[in-house]
Amino acid sequence: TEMEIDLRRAADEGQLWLAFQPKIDLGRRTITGCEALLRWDHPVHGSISPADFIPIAEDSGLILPIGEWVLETACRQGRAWLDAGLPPVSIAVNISAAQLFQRDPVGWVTGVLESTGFPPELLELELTESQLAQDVETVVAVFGRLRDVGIKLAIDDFGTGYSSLDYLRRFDATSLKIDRSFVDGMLREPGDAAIVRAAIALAHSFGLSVTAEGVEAEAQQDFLRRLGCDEAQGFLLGRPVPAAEFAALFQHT
Ligand code: G
Ligand code: G
Ligand code: MN
Ligand code: NA
Repeated sequence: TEMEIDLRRAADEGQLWLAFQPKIDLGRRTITGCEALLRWDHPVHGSISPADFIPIAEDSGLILPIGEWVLETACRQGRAWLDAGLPPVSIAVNISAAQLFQRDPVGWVTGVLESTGFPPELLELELTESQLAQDVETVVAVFGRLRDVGIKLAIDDFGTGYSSLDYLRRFDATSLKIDRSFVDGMLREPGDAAIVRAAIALAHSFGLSVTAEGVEAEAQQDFLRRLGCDEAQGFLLGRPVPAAEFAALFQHT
C-alpha cells in the first residue's frame, strides 16, 4: 500500500520523531519518568497517529526496523539527559509482540543499552495485554530474561483486552497501566470506578506499581491519589512533547 511505501522511507528521511510524556509520582508529586511516543510527520498528509500506522508496520514487518529506531533513539536521548545533569528519569518504550518473536530479542535490547550507555534500570518496556496474548509462552520467557538484566516491564492498556488474571501471575511485570477509558469514566460511571479500584488492589497484591493513564482533570488526580494509585500520566500533568521541552520541565524544580 501507499502508506507502507511511505513508512519504509520515513525513518531514513527523518520524518519519525519521539515525543516524551511525563509520568508523575502521585504521592511525591515529582516526575519519575516519561513514555516515549512515536510521531510521524508525513510530508504530504501531515501528522499521522501511531494508532493508524503501527498496525500497518506490524503487518508488513516494518515494525522491526522502526522498533529498532525507537529503542535506540529513546536510549540515546536518555543517556544525553543524564550527561546533561537531569535527574535519572526512566523511559518507557512501547513494543509490539513481533519484536519479542525475532531472533535473539534479549541480545538486541542489551546491545542497544550497551552501545548507548543507558542504564537498564531506567528502561521500561510497555506491552499491551492484546500483544502479550499473542504468544504468552514466548513473552513470559523473553520477559523473564529481560527482567534478569534489570529492565522494567509494564502491562499497558490494562482492562481493555481479554484480561486474564493469569498474566499477572505468570509475567514478571513491574507495573500495570490502567487504560485511559476507565480513568475517563471513573467519576461518572460506578462500573469504571470499580474497575480502577480493583485494578489498583490487584496490582498491589502482586507487588506491581500502578500507573493511571489519561488523567485530564484535578478531580481525577485527587480520586486516584485517594485510591492509592502510584503514578499518573495525562494531559493535566503533561502532554507528549519534544525532547528539549521535556528536559525544560526540570529547570524549575
Ligand atoms: O501517542 P498516541 O496516543 O497517538 O499513541 C497511540 C498508540 O500508539 C498507543 O497505543 C501507543 O501505545 C502506540 N505507540 C506509540 N508509540 C509507539 C511505538 O514506538 N511502538 C509501538 N509499538 N506502539 C507505539
Ligand atoms: O496506549 P498508550 O498508553 O501507549 O497510548 C498513549 C496515548 O495516549 C498517546 O498517544 C498519548 O498522546 C495519549 N494520551 C496521553 N495522555 C492523554 C490524556 O490525558 N488524554 C487523552 N485523550 N489522550 C492521552
Ligand atoms: Mn503505552
Ligand atoms: Na494505554
